[in-house]
Amino acid sequence: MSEKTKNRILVTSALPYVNNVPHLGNMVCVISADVYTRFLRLRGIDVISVLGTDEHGTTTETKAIEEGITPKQVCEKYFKIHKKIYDWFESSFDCFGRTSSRENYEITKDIFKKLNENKFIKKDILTQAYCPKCRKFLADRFVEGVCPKCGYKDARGDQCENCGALLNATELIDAKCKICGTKPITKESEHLFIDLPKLAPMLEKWIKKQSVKGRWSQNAKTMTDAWLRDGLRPRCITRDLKWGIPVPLKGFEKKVFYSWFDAPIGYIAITKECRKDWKKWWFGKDVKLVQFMGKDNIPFHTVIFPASLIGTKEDYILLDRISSNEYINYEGGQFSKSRNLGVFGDDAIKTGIKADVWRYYIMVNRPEKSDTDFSWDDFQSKINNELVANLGNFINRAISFINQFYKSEVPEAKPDKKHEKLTKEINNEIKKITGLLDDIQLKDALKNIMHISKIGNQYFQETEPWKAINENRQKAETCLAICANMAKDLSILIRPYMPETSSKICKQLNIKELDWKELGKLSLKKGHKINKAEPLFTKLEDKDVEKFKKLFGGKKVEEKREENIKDIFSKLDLKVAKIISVEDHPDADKLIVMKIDLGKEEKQIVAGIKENYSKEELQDRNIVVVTNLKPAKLRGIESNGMLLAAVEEKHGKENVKLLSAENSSPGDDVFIEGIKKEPKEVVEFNEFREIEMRTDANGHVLYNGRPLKTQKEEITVEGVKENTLVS
Ligand code: B3M
Ligand code: ZN
Repeated sequence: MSEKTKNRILVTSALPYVNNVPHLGNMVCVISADVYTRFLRLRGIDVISVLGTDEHGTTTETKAIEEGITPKQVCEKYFKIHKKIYDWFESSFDCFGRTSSRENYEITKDIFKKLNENKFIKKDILTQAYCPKCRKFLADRFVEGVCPKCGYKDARGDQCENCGALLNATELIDAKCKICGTKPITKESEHLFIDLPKLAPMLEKWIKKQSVKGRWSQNAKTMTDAWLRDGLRPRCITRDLKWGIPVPLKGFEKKVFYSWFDAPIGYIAITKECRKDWKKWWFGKDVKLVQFMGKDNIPFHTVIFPASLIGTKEDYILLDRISSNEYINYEGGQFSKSRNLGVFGDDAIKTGIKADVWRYYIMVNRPEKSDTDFSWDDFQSKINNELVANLGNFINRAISFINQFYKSEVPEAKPDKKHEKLTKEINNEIKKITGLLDDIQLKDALKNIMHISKIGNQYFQETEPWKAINENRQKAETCLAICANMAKDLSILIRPYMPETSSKICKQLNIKELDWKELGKLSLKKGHKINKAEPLFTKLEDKDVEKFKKLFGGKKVEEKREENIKDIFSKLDLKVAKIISVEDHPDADKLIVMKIDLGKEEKQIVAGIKENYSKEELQDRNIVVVTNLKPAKLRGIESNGMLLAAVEEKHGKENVKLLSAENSSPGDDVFIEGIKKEPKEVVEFNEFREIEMRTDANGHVLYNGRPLKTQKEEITVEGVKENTLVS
């Protein structure tokens, strides 16, 4: 038997709910499954991967109500969005489908019928909330009311957001239907349950064996054990909803299956949707099922789905290995589409940053054992330091050197002791990486791949081919030949993670895309003609990072912004100044030149207020001045500070009003309570501009909600509307 038929692997990635746009956190699972699948393909293993959208259930119905369309329309709309995003991220699933397909209806009904025939289905009566006006049973989250535990007013029927208590909708005080506000009644309804206690002996036996054999991740073991330890109870698999797969049993025609019953069956149905040979995969004795998911999906894949399959008494394959990731947070908080926090799939596309770069970041930050955080600063530093400065740099150096000094022909390698050591080191790395990938430790594998590139850079740096080419040609040639072959190795190693980049390297090296077997070989021989070097990655500039931070928000970003501003504010030196003299600027119509008294010193400032104030009005006034702003020349005359004024638009003109401090003395400090003044020598105008001060209804000037003041009074400004910007 060839290796191909011995080792078949079926990879699935949890089917994302169709009711939203996936964000970077959701992409972890999809990209992980894709990286693993691509790796298996490169090793010549017969593998297919399955992904699709989870379309039934309350989440879709809620979205439909929100958007004023039907659940089916929700699915049509979001299915396209999901598909487009996964395609853009280069996810190469062999089968992509949906749980609302004809195939899923068929297979779900079939599995249910077999479970029923085999006596693993029970009936029981449930008391549920029912809205007499909407005439429907209300899922727990469709009921709102007062929490019986803590008294919180707007608790949801499934959980109180305030105290965290898990609730039943029927327990809420003063409950209301979330859709229409009517008080729900309780009504009994008969439901169907999968008899997990009856299936428990078979299930437990299988779990015990498989969790060891399949090297299940720690979180998967712990959670599954907890389910078994607490005792398995019959689990309701039907719902009083319209959107779902109808239950094919007399008396239950008006009900549909619970979406968690039909969603995992969707893996099978999607395979059938896409492949004629689907049975070979789902009933094949030689097939290993490897499933990727987020940690909250674990028990559905280790207990409930296997129970559904075991209960059919057919030869379905069961979960072999599980990779259950933790979560990626966004800038220290949660992703939220409604609050415009975080990078969602469609945003990532719009940034102009390549899919490969996102894939790299998500994988190198993969939340394998604990949650990780997406932050723009970290993203930037990983792109610039790892992709650009390490990997991109190494490949580029090697190729352009051969372009330049060897007419694009790989020179001959004559390895000596040093090179043997290097080759050994690299081969060890390759072995290690292969092992890690086999073990689905995708993050560590990637880090080790980047390590090879680092070794390459060091080797290049130490060998100094730019010198050796004149002093010891053979040394230079060996170095370049080895580096070209390392570039070839890297093109293979990174292909599961960054397929487009890998193709680019192959193109530059003028080789076809090679598979795993070619690793570590010196297959680029003397005389092999390569193409021109081209940069693989571009640096992410500070200004772009700033732009993205503003665009995508985030708790940390906001906090940091505020901190920065506070920081700048404390660096300002604001003082009361008395105007001692006023003169016209000799070369500008709108400017005046003033001498001001700052108590201990006098200064000259230039200001554009000639159209707003007469000389008499200005003479002897107490105004507020930034004294440590970087001096500037305005039309040839030096200005050593800037006065503060509120500026609004009025009838198409600028209405400018000076801040005043008539009861204070020249040189008095102007400050905000709570912000310690630590003036810098000079503040740049750009820094100053970050500070937003505005007037309130009483003519005070607020910064961060607090008034600008001196020891004697609050600063005032008259004759402008509330909320006018002060600058
Ligand atoms: N849709 C939950 C989720 O997206 C659910 C997974 C189904 S896998 C069959 O987290
Ligand atoms: Zn109602």
